[in-house]
Amino acid sequence: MRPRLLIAAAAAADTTMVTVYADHFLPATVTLAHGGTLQFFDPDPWGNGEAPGHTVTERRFPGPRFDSGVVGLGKAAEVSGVSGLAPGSYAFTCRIHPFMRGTLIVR
Ligand SMILES: [Cu+2]
Repeated sequence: MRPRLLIAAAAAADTTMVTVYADHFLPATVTLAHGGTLQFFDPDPWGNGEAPGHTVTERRFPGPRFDSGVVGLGKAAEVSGVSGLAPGSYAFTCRIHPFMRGTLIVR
């Protein structure tokens, strides 16, 4: 593939990133185009020095439709299950720190 085509492909793949700082999601509200993907990056040196890291997990009974799995300090992961979500608003949390709250908006 020529470089120009690679750039076009990267732009078409709609990826949004959410991070965490001091046990808060940053940004707390994440907006994503329908069919896009969400990356979770954990650069949080303030996470109480905890090795377990953080997760991005939908707050939903009986189970989340999307979940990043545990992402340790300095690591990143794609939040699986996001690209299939219908447009709407979805609350998420961290499985390790249930007080952490965020909202994912799919347009
Ligand atoms: Cu956490």
